[in-house]
Amino acid sequence: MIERLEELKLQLVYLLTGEFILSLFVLFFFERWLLLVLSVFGVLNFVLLVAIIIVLTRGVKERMLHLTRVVGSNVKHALDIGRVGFLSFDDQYIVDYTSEFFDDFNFEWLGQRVTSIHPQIGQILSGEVNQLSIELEDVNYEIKRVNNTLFFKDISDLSLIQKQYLDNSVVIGYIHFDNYEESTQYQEEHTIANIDSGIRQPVIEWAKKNGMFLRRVKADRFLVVLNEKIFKKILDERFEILNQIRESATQLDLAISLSMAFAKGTTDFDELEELANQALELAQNRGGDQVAIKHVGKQTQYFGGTLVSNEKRNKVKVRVMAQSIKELIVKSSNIIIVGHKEMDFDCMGSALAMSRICSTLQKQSSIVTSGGIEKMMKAAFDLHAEHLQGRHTFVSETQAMNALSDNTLVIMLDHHLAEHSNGEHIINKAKHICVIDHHRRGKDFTFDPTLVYIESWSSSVVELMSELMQYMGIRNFMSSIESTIMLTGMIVDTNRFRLKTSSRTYEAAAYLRLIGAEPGDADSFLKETYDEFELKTNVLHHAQYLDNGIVIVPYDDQLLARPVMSMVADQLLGISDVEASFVIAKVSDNSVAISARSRGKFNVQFVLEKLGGGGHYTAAAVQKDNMSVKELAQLCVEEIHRYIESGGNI
Ligand SMILES: [Mn+2]
Repeated sequence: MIERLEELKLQLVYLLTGEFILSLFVLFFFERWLLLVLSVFGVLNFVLLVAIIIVLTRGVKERMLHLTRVVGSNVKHALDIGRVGFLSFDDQYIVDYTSEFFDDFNFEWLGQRVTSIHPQIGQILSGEVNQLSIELEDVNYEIKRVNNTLFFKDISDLSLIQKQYLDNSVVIGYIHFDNYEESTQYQEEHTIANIDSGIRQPVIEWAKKNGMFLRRVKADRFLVVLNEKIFKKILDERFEILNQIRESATQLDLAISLSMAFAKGTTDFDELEELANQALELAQNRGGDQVAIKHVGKQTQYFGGTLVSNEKRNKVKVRVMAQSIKELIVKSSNIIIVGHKEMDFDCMGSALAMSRICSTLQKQSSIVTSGGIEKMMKAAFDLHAEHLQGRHTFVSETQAMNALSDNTLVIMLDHHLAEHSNGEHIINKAKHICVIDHHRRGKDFTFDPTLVYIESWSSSVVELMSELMQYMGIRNFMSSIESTIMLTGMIVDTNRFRLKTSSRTYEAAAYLRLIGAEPGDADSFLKETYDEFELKTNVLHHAQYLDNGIVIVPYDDQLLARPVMSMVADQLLGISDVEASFVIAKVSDNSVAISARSRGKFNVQFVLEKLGGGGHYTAAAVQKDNMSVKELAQLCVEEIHRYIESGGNI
C-alpha cells in the first residue's frame, strides 16, 4: 500500500510539472488558448482526484497487505493449522488490516473501531487484562495483544472439552427423610405403604427422571451419584422435590421432610463422601427440609428451609442422648461447663442443671463465667449469690484451664462455636467436648466434638436439659431458685411462650414447675427499670414500616446494649401485621449491629447470614465494624428485598 502511494505521489509530481510547463508554453506562444487549456487541465485534475479517492477507498476496504508477502507462505500455513488470525489497528484504534484467516466469516472489520468487534476488547486495549476469551458467531477465541496487533486463536475445541469435563465432574449426595423412623415406627402396615408410595417413590422417580444413580443405604437415606450437568439442572429448578415431599407429607399428616446434601469440586471420592456427610449433618442440624451444598474451597450453600423446623414426634433421641451424656460424665475425671459470652438465663439455667447432674453423679464440675453475665441474669445471680455459690463452683477461664486434663469433659451449652464461647482456649485444648445447643448450625466445628446434641426445633437449652434430666432418672437435685432460673431462660428464649413454643416446651415448663420453679419470681427477674422503659420507648420512635410486615428501626442517638436491641425487636412482634423486625444501632464506638426477630414466616437468619451474621429462623444478629447505622440499615433493606423477591428461598 505504502509503495503504491509513493509511486502515485511521484506520478502526480510528474503530471503537475508537465501541466505547469505546458501552461507556460501556451502563455507565451498561444495566449488566446490559455483559458481553454487551463480549463481542460482543471477538469482532468478533478477527474483524477475522484479516481484516486475511489481507488484508495476500495484499497482500504479490500486488503492492504497480503499475509504471504509479509511473513512468507510457511508461516501462513502454520497460522492456518494453529487456527490463528490477526488484525492490526492504527493509533485511533481503527482496524487497518485483517488476516486471511477471517475470510471464511462475514466480518466487516476494516475501517471499524476495534472495540466494535466485541466490547470486551476494550479491556485488553486499556491493559486491564493481557488475555481475553470471547465468543463470535459460535466460535470461541482467545485474544492476545502485541503492540498494534491483536491475535485471535480459535479455542472452540478446547472450550468444548472443558465444558464436557465440567459437565461430567462427579457430584455425590445424600437424600435423607427427616423423622422417617419416628413417623413409621408405630404406624400400621397400610400407613407405611402410603408413606412409601407418597414420599419415597416420588424421590426415586425424581432421581430417575434426572438421570441420577440412586441407592438406598438406610431405611431413611439414599446415596445419589450424579454429574455437574444434572446438578445444575436440579439447582436451577431450586430442588423442587423438597416442596413436593413437604406437600405430600402434609397431606398424609406426617412430620417428614427431605434433607439433601451434595458435595462437589474434587475428584477424590473419599473426600466427596466425607463432605456430603458433613453437609447432611449441617442441613439436618439447621432443622431439615433443606439442601446443603459443599463445594471444595467455597462456603457451604443452603437452599430451602422454608418451614420452621418440625418438632420430633417421639423422644427416642432424648433417651439415647441422656444415656450417652451420663456415660461421658461418669467416664471423665472432672467436668468444665462453658457457656456463650454474656451468659443469659438459658445459658446459666442449663449450666446450673448440668452442674447439679454432675454433683449427683459424684463428679467434680465447674462453670466458667469469665465471659460476662447478661445484666438481668447478673441481677438475679447477685440476689441469690450465697445459695448458688454454695451449690456450684464458678470459675474464670484461667482457673478452669488449670483443671483441664486429658480426661476432662468440656460441655458447651447454648452455643456451638468456639469463637462465641467464654472458654475458647479451653475448647481449643480439650480432648473431650460435648455440645448441647438449640441454635441452627451455621459453620463447621473448629474442634472435634465427642458428642453433639443440637436440636434447632427446641425453644431453649433449658428445654433440652429438662428432658435430659427426666431421662437420666435423677430426682430432687434442683433447688427452687435453680429451677426458676431455668424457667426464666425458657420464658426469655420463647419471648413469653410466643416463639418456637411446642408441646414439648410446655411439658418442660410443667416439669420445671413441678420441681419447684416459681413463675412469679421468674417474672420479677425480668422486670425492667423505668430508665430502660424510657430508652426502649425512644428507640421505638425510630421504627419504620416497610412492606410485607417488615419493620426496621435504625437508631443512631446513642450506643445501645444488645439485650435492649433484642427486647425492642421482640416487642415489635407483638404488633399485629408485623412479621419481622430489625433493630439497627451502634453497640460500641466503631461497630454497629442488627438484632432481628421474626414470627416464623420470614427467615431472619437467611437475611442476616448474607450480611455475615447468624442465628436461627426467628432470631438472628450481625455485627459490623467501621460502618454507620445508616449504611448498615441500607444493606439490610437491600437483603430483605432480595429475600422477598427470590420468593423466600435464598
Ligand atoms: Mn438460648
